[in-house]
Amino acid sequence: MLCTKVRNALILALCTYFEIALVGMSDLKPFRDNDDGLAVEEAKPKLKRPPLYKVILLNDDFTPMDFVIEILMYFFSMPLEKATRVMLQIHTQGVGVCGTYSKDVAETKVYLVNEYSREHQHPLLCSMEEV
Ligand code: TYC
Repeated sequence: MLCTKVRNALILALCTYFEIALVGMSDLKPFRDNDDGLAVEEAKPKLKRPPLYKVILLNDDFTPMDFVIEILMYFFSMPLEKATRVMLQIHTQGVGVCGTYSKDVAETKVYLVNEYSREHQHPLLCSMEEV
């Protein structure tokens, strides 16, 4: 139908003309409607949650247990009982999770814990893994 074609030509011309104003709707994609005219359909939003990272501590034979507990309390806000449990879990199983954070926060914690351990001449290793 002519009316639909004229209308669609008008929509396209307006979209082209106002390209900048329509940036937020740039996902509109064309499809054919029933009367063979061109129409637009809104695409599904392509939003994904940002990835999370586990900050982990590795066991070693030299770092004192008290120092690991101190790290878990100070950098990961654990109460004494939980910090003790997590430290013993790392001691027996080789690795343990201190917490889960966004990438920036995880990177900062890894950096601060490793710096602090080095300053105190302990070989304790802190690292991160995507969840
Ligand atoms: N294995 C250490 C010891 O026996 C204690 C320790 C626990 C070290 C956890 C590191 O991430 C660690 N002193």
